[in-house]
Amino acid sequence: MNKLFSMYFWRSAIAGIAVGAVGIGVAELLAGLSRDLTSPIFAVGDRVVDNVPVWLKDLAIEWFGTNDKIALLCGIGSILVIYSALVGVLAFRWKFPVGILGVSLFSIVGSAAALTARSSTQWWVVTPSLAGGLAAVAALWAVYRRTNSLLFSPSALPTKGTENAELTTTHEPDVEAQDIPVNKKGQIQVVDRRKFLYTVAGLTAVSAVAGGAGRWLNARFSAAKSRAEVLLPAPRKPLPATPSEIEVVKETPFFTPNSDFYRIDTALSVPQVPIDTWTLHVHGMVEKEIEITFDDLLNRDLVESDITLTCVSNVVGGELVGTARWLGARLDTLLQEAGVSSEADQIVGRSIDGYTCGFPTEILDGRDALVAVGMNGEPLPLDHGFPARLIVPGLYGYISATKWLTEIELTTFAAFDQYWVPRGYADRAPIKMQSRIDSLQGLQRIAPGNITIGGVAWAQTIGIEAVEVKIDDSDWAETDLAQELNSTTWRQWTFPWKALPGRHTITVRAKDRNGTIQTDERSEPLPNGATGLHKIVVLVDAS
Ligand SMILES: Nc1nc2c(c(=O)[nH]1)N[C@H]1C(S)=C(S)[C@@H](COP(=O)(O)O)O[C@H]1N2
Ligand SMILES: [Mo]
Repeated sequence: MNKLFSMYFWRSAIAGIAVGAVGIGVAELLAGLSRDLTSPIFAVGDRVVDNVPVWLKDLAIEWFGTNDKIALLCGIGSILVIYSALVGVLAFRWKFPVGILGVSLFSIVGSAAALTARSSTQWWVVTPSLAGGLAAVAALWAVYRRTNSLLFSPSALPTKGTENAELTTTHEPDVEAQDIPVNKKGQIQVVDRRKFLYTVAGLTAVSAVAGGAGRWLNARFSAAKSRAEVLLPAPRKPLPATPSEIEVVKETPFFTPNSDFYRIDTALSVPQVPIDTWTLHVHGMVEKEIEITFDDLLNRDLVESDITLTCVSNVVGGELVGTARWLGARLDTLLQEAGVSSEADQIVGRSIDGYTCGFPTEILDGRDALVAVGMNGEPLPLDHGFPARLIVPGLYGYISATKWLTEIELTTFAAFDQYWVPRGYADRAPIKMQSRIDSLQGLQRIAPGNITIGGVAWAQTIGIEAVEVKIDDSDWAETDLAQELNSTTWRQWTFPWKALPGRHTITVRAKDRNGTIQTDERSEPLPNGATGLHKIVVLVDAS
């Protein structure tokens, strides 16, 4: 075992990493050949996303926020580097066939991940992983041949005197006096350092060229150009100009700019859906199936609606909430045309990547549920579901807001579980009333004196009637409410406060138009949304 760690340990590890890079690069190249192929890194990543326990997902969102995907990809990358190094060491320091086994395992895992993708798949989705595996085996073999296998194999190393050599490898003399490797015929073999470096450099170049070409090929599937060419029609009845009085908290724009709008989804790589490849298929428990193109959709009467979207993973005081002016076709009229069976009780929205959400047919009570194509005056950003998505006022995003929408299926709750239901989330999930303090951060130091505290509160489809603030243990005090835009958006509030030196706790709660007061009972996002009051401590300096 010691020999594994003797002088060629690092070289073997580096060679292993170069071999792994070739595999990934070639897989990437193959993935660039078709829209339907994904690289093993993304295929494996997608399976991780689908199978992580919910607590870990919530932890990732808490730690990395909406960078959770980058964190996952970095994690997979690091594991691959370590795995490749290990394969290199085992192949070159122990038994070469073990290396082939290691590469095959990589290939099998990648293939299995591709075959079990959420959206239906063909057998040939395994080609990137297979080609990558074959390329990696070839690379492994090339290293073995070029840098002289016998030098790597411990069986060729003299057994005497290697202990000392192991400790003196920092300068890496190519031949240690006590560690002269010989081949089977007893001839002295020397691995030329230069040859080793050339081999590694060669493999790295192959990997970079293949990977770069793959990325380049893949870029032609981008939907960015298609999006840039979309001209959204004006709504039939444009909304009146919004009164400026709805916005009174300078920290929080009433309409969240698209670039700041939170993004939450299970898509590790953003689905690319150019409009000429897009159709919407309405089917299931309907009298008449409907299939429409993007042009058909734009030719429908489009309506505008201001709606605050909220994520079920949003914790009390959290940022996974945003308001936009959506433009889209009404879902109720579309479904009327299809003729929904009276037995159907669930409307399922299916994304091109296989994600599904589902919500009760009974929520189509006249509210502005939309097949949306526009967000704040632009076509939907790619991240937010271009070219079309669902938006339903009053429902958490996970059960309602399918992005990259391609199918609407009428079914029953008994017959179908949407994506998050087997993962422990509720199948019905109206948004819970919440209120948030935005003008101050927890543990912020502020100067004493008169300040204005402000924030937002939401109770979509019911509307906010009042927001109250409590300073330390005083009584609840009414805040000044900004003008209400409509009952499906949040409402801003402000509260004048004379901050006296010391440590103060500020708590906020809302009351909806039904007279219900926001509960102070704390509950986690799982299974149907967090409750509890946003409470922060601020430190007011001595005067
Ligand atoms: N295709 C797809 N649509 C999806 C999701 C997803 O993972 N995949 N996530 C949903 C969730 S959990 C939320 S909260 C909203 C978020 O929409 P946004 O990213 O545009 O803010 O999208 C919903 N639509
Ligand atoms: Mo969500």
